Amino acid sequence: GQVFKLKDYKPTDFVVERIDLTFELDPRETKVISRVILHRREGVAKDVPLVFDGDELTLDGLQLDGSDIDPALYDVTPDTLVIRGLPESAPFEVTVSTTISPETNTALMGLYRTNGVYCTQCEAEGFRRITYFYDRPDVLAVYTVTIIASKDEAKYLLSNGNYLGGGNYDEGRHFAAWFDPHPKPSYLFALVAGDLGLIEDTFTTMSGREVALKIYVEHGKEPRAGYAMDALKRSMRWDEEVYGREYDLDIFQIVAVSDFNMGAMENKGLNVFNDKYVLADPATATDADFANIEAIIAHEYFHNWTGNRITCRDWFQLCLKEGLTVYRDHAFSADQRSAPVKRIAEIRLLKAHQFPEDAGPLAHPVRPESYREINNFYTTTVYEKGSEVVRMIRTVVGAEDFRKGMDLYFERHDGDAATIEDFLACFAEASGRDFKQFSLWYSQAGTPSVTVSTDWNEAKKTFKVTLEQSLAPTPGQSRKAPMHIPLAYGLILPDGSEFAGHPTGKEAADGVLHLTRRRQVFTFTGVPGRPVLSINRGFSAPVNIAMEQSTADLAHIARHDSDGVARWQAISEQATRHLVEASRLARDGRNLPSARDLADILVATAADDSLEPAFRAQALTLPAESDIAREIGSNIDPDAIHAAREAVLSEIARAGLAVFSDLADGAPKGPYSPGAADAGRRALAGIAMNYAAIAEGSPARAKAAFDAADNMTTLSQALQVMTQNFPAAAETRQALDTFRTRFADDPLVLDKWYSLQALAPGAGTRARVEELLAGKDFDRTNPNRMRALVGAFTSGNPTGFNAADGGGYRLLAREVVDIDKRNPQLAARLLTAMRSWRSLEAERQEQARLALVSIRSAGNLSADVSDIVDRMLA
Ligand code: B3K
Ligand code: ZN
Repeated sequence: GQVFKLKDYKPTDFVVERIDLTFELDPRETKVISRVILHRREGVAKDVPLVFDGDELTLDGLQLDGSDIDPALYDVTPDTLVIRGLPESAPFEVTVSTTISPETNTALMGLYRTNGVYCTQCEAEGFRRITYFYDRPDVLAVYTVTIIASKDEAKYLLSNGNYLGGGNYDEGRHFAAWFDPHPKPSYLFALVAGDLGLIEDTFTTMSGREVALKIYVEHGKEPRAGYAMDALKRSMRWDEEVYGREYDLDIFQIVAVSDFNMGAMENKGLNVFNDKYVLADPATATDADFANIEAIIAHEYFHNWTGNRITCRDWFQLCLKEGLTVYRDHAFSADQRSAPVKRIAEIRLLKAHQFPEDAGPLAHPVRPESYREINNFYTTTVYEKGSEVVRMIRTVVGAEDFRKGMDLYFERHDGDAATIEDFLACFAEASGRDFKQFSLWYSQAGTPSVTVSTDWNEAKKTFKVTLEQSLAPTPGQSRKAPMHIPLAYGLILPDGSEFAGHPTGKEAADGVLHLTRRRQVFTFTGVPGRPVLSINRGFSAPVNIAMEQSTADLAHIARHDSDGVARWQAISEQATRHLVEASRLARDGRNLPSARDLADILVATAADDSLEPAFRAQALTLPAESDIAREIGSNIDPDAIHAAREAVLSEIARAGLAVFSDLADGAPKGPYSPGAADAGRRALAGIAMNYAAIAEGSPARAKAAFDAADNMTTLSQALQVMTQNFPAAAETRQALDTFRTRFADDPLVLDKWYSLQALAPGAGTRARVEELLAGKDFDRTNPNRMRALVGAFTSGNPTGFNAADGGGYRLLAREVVDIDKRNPQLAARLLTAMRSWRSLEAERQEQARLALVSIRSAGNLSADVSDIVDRMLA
């Protein structure tokens, strides 16, 4: 396939002024007429043709200023339209007619049908599946859209912008027209048409304008859309209060659909959502579902400024909108909930997903420099590491200059298709700092390591901190330059108080050690007693820290650090160390060390009522098997890790049974509220129930909780305790049957039923997954369902998926090749579950390799899957 390179960027030869689209909707024969007004860019020679993108299109007609174009003057294929002989300087109108088939569009890109609803997904390159156009983010145009459809089939006809008008058409059809005054790239175009349920509200902006808010869902699901509406209004207010950003149309609409390749899409004024991230009520959604809905509603809304008003010049700049918008939605959730608990969850996620990506064959910079298939770059590196980089900018310049830089960015680039250089220049200007070295965070892939050593001189009362950074080679990048790594820190004195002094040297007074060279020494003088260094507090930089720190020192941090996140980091470091050690011993068939010290800390934390319940729940959640694997790094034996972790869990459980048993009953009584405080209490009760059940060696407690549960959070916690620890017990089978019967008509809830079974540890789970896949009512075309079963099994079940006989890999390979025929994006995404295959022990590695090779040798692979498989095997 073709390779696209950042350095080849070139503006288009023609400038689009506006575009008028007319859709005559029909399941198999939708007629699209696109009228585009353009002019030749200044300086472009008159023999240069117009080249539009297409994808699987057929052209019905082509006109220039209303007259058919002579076939000798154009060339057309399913993926390009080239027109010669266009006017030299005057604007002209090109009319392009195409016919498309939404019903048979299984890739879920472009215009497709989901449950009878017409809907579009254009990012990144879906618009070219609708009509021939400049389908690239730097072509901004004003859109007018007219939709014609049968009234029976499509009650609502929606597109971007403000409603212009509508009415009856012919033969039982009606029409509606929309005008979006804000110039936008084609990837933000959207159309939805269908018979849907609706909830409505209004929002009054900071300048007093009233905005109509509408959320469309499947009929009957309206009562489940209320939380999303509430989250939307809070997001709109927050962006005004925190960034001074006001909404800019008369209407904001969200449509929830059940077949969607990702979470949601920020189309201007008309967001389309996976219904998983809209629909929630206490009986069907967990606390985590509510929190995800809040975060994603906010994320897509915040894109209105960071993404839509200011978009990306090209797809290499994807992190410009995504990293920044993730950063903004994180800050929003932190404000709505508990900031330290939110940060802990972010750190966990980053380490669980981004760090492995950065350490394997799919590693790429936050701003990639080349790609074969852009859909494969909507990654945790671009999104989550991209957000961490923005967070570091704030750490480096401080809160005040950060806001100044953002204001400047909004002011200077409103209406632009911008670059990372544009973005950084705003902070450089606001703060007077140079961002040249910092910008390496955008271009160098891989997770930096920082080795920390300390030296306490009792006689001189000096404390020396030596930092040394390194960055391993990643695909295409063998040598790396030192980066600017901002490490927040504190020195905790023997009495638990914090040393107030700063190291000698210039940039040292902000509580941050700025590591900019390969090796740097920071010296503190006048330190009254031997301090304990708390470094990378709050995870100020996304790096691996290597430091010899005693268990006693870690315990000192866990007890006294003024920063809650740092206290959790110290606890989690202790747990990780122990689990890594135990896994190594288990691998060698040796006896495991006692986990008594770790158990004491965790049980004491569990019982400490001065700590918020959500924090205690986080502390009690041991690093996952995949976290332990990542820490070990190579020659991974998932069974040894599982055995070691189970042994540690059970030692902790036995040590704390009394405490856990008590806490397991601590979920709030009375009516359910999705708020952070109650959710935290339920999280603590849930993890305590898990420990108590392990200590008791019986599913009875969980089964009782399952039978008594009056909300989905508790119900699914109880079921999870059973499926994880007692998969074969009669109680577990009974509970699974009850769950299935009760939610038979609710696909989103049934997804949980599939996932919980797929996650049950052990080599035996694969057979169950096969059985579920073969079920006659199993819908392979629904991405949520495939992710719930195949995605959960392959990316969330280390012992099941990595069974030594390679059966898990073969299952994935077979499914990927099959799904790829319909939905390449979904296939490629599922395949990334194998991205860490090279860190497995030799036998499994060979099985994994064979599975990857079998995919590669299957015929007719999409660009999406072949790009992933080629990089994984490279
Ligand atoms: N911008 C979309 C993602 C589109 C993915 C295209 N393959 C959702 C988001 O990040 O907000
Ligand atoms: Zn986004």
